[in-house]
Amino acid sequence: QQQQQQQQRRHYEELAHKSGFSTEQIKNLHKRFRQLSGNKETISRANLDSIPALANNPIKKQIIDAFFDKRNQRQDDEVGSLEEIGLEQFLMVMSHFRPPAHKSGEEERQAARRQKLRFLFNMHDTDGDGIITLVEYRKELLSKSGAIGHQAAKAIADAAMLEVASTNAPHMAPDDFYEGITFEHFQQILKGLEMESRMHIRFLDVDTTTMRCGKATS
Ligand SMILES: [Ca+2]
Repeated sequence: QQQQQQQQRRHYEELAHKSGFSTEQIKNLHKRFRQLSGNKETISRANLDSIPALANNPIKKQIIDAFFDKRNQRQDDEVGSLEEIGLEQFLMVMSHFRPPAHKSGEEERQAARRQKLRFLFNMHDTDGDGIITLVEYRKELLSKSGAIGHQAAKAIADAAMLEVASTNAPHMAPDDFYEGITFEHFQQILKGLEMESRMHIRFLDVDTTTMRCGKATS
């Protein structure tokens, strides 16, 4: 048993190195992983689909997709979707929300922020071509339009996109075609938002500021 524990510890240390989490955080996240997977080696879409906390989330589909999105594995920018994810892949996705270390410098903070924005951007850029188009944005609004109705959702999407277009591409000639939001635009749009403290994801009952599961105890 001692040998097993040692093996576990080494495994956690390796994962800590890859993901940037502490071994303590990994222990917590591994616990959550086991809950989500039903004590299996991998998590499937069906596992996440049945999380009660996600049931009424308007962007449930996008959240689940993000977990299986290859772009969020940090290895390359390969576009595509995984069928299932193991613990390491789960950690890599969660690491986008890792709180910056207390002593991290400005450069590190900027990099962390960029990473989170990229994650959000990818959630909207569903085909992975680097641009959030009106069509993608419409589709997203339509998928959660239930109460407001499709026509209204479509109108909202168009109006929002137009506003983005006018504030981000003010020097366009009238005949220029507005393709959509690039990552650079996206960063501009969200410039004022303080991500570090606000961007929590509570959908897995994991408080991302501490990476602890369940209700905050502090
Ligand atoms: Ca796109």
